[in-house]
Amino acid sequence: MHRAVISGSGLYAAPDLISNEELVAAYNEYARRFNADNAERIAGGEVAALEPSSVEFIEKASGIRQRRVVEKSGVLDPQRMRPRLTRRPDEALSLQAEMAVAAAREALANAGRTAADIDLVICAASAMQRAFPAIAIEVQHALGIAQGAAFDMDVACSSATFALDLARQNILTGAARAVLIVNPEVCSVGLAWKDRDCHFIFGDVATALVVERADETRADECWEILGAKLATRYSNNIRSNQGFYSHCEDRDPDDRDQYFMQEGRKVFKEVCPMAAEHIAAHLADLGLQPAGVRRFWLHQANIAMNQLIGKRLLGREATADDAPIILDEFANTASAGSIVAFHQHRADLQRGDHGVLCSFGAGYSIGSLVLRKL
Ligand code: CO8
Repeated sequence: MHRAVISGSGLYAAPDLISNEELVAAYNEYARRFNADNAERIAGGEVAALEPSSVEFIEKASGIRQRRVVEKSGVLDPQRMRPRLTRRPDEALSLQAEMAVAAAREALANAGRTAADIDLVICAASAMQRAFPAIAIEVQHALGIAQGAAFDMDVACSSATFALDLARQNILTGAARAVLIVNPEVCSVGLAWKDRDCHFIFGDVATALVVERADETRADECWEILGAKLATRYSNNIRSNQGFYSHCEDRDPDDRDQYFMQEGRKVFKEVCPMAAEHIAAHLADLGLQPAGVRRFWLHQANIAMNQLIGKRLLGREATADDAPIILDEFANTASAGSIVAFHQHRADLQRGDHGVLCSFGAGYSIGSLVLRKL
């Protein structure tokens, strides 16, 4: 059996930035027009008037201050309220692959590796741009990785952590020597920007990781994966019904259930205890205590969720040093969130320090990895 390490990471942030102020102004203009256009139906009780959104609510309820997106003018256009994307020819690199390749180049450089070293590529994200060919194969091709295999996988917010476990297992068994994981999360295309309950939640980024054999790594800094623990429990509280079937069911693309939907309160109440118990049990399996963990790179959906999970684990308020928050800057970036936290907040740890990377979200799905800096 080999030992598996994370030897490099990369981050690509989508180019356009939307502040809460800009987002709320666009939504409120959309709501004002909707109410004016539907004044009679609203007066007759046929449809409900739209209430305005507010910056104060968003920051208090979520901790999000801004988000990066692939295209903002369409999102902020009250007539449109979704990104404005140009269709690319089939011969051109697709948007999701382009983002993944940018993050991958940084991760490879970080690990001191090139395309010639990678023998497995996993594209793990909460939604793929198309059904086939796999985005991972396009990324493999674009990077000039001439050997091995590539495939896509999707476990919503836990896509990246589940992929990390898969990479780890391929390294442990000797099935692969060096695995590239990419997480191009283009959440802005699946978000219901016309729904004030969730219009502020998501942003777009891509992350990448290199996982390889500990005894072959060339990186100055690497992280041994001591163990992984995955769990799923079926829930409809976070759902999107968009897919091939929509067309055959003669669905209107504007139907609300074709976009991200959630029962936010229920998710909060159900997922926080599950995640805290999951991490504590995982640490116990490895003979470790939460208090002995130097850093928690938690999923980034909501600041209060992370505070509650931190408190349950540590028995005190978790500081930004215990469990860094990146969603103020990037918003919820689905499975990439905990990887962004890891990418940006690990350099200060010492050799021998332990860290926990953990995702939680739709499915429900929870994935944790216990790491030790070598
Ligand atoms: N502005 C002002 N007021 C608002 C707004 C707004 N924008 N939105 C809601 N309100 C109002 C509500 O109407 C409500 O009013 P009232 O009390 O009169 O009914 C009041 O504010 C409180 O609303 P909520 O109860 O909804 O507020 P919460 O405090 O629960 O906060 C949150 C809402 C922030 C959504 C919170 O519940 C939350 O973060 N929950 C956890 C969500 C979560 O973790 N979800 C995971 C989703 S991500 C995932 O798993 C991956 C999906 C894959 C990606 C897909 C890409 C699109």
